[in-house]
Amino acid sequence: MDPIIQSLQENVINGQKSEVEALVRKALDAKLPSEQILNDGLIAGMKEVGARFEAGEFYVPEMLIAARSMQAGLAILKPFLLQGGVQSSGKVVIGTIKGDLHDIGKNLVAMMLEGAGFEVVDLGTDTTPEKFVNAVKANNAAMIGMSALLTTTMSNMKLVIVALKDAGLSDKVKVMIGGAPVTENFAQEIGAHGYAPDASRAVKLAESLLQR
Ligand code: B1M
Repeated sequence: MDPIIQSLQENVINGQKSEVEALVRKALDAKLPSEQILNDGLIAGMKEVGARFEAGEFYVPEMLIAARSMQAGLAILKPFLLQGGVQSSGKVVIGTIKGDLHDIGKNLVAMMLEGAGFEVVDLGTDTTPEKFVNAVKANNAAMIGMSALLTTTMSNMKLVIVALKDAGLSDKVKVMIGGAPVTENFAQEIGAHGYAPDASRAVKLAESLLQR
């Protein structure tokens, strides 16, 4: 593995924010592809953080500082991940589901959608079904994107789909879901139109669901 990427991974794991920022800049200067910096550096580092949390080696504070360092790295990488200059492909309302405060993956999906030309309305985290429905109405959105990282609250996605139906919006709005515990089967089970395992496939899915 490239030594810059290796070091980036280690510094995300240890939550070294300024080192992560410096290493992302260094990787960009070395002309490493932005996708490699993202996937093999930042995301791989966060995966290891999750594994250590699960193993009882890391606690919430370590996860939090790792997340902050990842967000800082992402902010530098953002302009390089975006293609820019593309026409609007449609409006997407995106948010993390009610009860869930994780936002790194959701932010990444939002960023990549913007890069592909979608107009994104980001509702943040802990988003209630009412908030999703109101935002769809207010923005005349063509799609909802929901993110869930917790098995305990992922079922709240279904409540949003029910709320859309109750508001008479089911035929007008496509629903895309994702997040670590979410699967294709779960998407089918709750009546979502599609599931994407990562941010780049979320863009492809959005394009195909909205036929852009
Ligand atoms: Co939390 N956390 N966390 N956490 N956290 C997980 C999710 C966990 C799996 C860790 C573990 O046990 N291994 C576990 C959940 C277990 C479960 O539900 N079965 C967990 C837990 C338990 C908790 C708390 C309950 C801990 C506690 O308080 N005791 C608590 C919950 C708080 C709450 O939400 N109510 C909590 C808190 C936190 C922090 C605040 C400390 C922090 C979040 C900071 C933030 O987001 N601003 C945090 C972190 C950082 C994690 C891990 C380590 C990393 C998540 C992440 O950012 N990954 C995570 C472990 C893991 O996921 N392996 C963990 C990087 C990100 C790029 O990936 O979000 O998967 P991801 O997004 C991907 C894809 O999933 C997909 O594309 C993205 C890019 O490729 N995707 C979509 C995501 N959304 C999509 C939407 C789409 C399409 C694709 O369409 C719309």
